[in-house]
Amino acid sequence: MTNIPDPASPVDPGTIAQAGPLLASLEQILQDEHSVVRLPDDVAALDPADAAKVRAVVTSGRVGVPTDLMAALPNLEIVTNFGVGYDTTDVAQAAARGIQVTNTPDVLTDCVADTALGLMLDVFRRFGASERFLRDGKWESGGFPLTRRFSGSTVGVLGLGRIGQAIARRAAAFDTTIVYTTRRPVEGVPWEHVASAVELARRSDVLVVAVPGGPSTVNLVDAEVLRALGPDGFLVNIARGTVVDEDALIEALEAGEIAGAGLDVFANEPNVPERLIRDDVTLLPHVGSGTQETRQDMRDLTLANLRAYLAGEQLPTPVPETSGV
Ligand code: NAP
Ligand code: 8YV
Repeated sequence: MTNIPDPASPVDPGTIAQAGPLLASLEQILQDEHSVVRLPDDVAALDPADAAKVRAVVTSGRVGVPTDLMAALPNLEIVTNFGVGYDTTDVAQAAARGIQVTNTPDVLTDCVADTALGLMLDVFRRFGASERFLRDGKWESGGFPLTRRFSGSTVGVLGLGRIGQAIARRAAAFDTTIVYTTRRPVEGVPWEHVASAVELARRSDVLVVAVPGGPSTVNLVDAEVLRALGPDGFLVNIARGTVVDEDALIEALEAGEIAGAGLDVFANEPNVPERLIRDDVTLLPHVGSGTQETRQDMRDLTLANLRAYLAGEQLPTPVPETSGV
């Protein structure tokens, strides 16, 4: 581990570790307030004596504390995750060992929902493609092909949690019809619950994925769901790449079985399959929460969780699996 010495630290050196890169200002505060150690990317390079000192790990959804790293940290007490999604952290092991995990819900909901709306508008109206058309000097040879109307369409929301509901509220302002799927119907919302992802896709002009990643949602959007979406239907994914069977998506696009896709997330980031880089696919490099304001809010909530843990206070935003909720 790389020691970043800070003699003013209020906690013992070596007790707080960082896994993976973090927002620069978060890294700076962690250095200023604590004696932070940076864990090696390769768990095999972790010295067992160093590992035994680690009580807290600060990480991001991109890296997390996976099974092997958690197993190598025998005295770990808390994982504070920068991000609402924590599918890269082994929460089952954490729960079994009494390790707490925190995340950053709510503060990013608006920006991620804004991103979903941007992707939806782009796949229907093809603003990005038409801008490329103009920049490439093609306008003089004729107008851009007609696109599809988003207003008044049917939007299927797969996962109607914090972000899914924010997407639905925004889409409803475009006079769309909202339908959704969750394992349990959500009380108090004005939208129709449908029984399955296949049924949802069949009903939708655009299927928006907003479920968490992790083992229970791997390939939830598979070839059958894509076939149900049909040749006029679009897929938008702002959740996790693992939720969509990427090979099935490529095959559906190449066969014209769906109309197009808008993707902020991929199965193996930052690697994007060459075959997905197509004109009918809008591709974003996982920027859903990527505004200065939201990333600062995420940083502050990450720190609030860490500080609460260090002070022995109630954690602001523990994840349900490790908080007994
Ligand atoms: P949330 O409030 O926990 O909502 C998750 C929703 O998914 C709930 O409605 C849940 O309802 C539903 N769900 C879970 N498993 C399901 C399944 N198998 N089938 C159908 N519905 C299912 O989470 P959130 O705050 O909205 O965040 C959602 C996810 O967005 C995060 O976990 C993260 O992966 C992703 N995200 C991406 C970005 C980005 O930058 N692109 C940023 C933030 C978050 P039930 O439990 O009743 O099924
Ligand atoms: C972050 C995210 O970009 O919160 C999430 O789940 O996917 C994004 O907000 C990511 O967690 C940072 O690694």
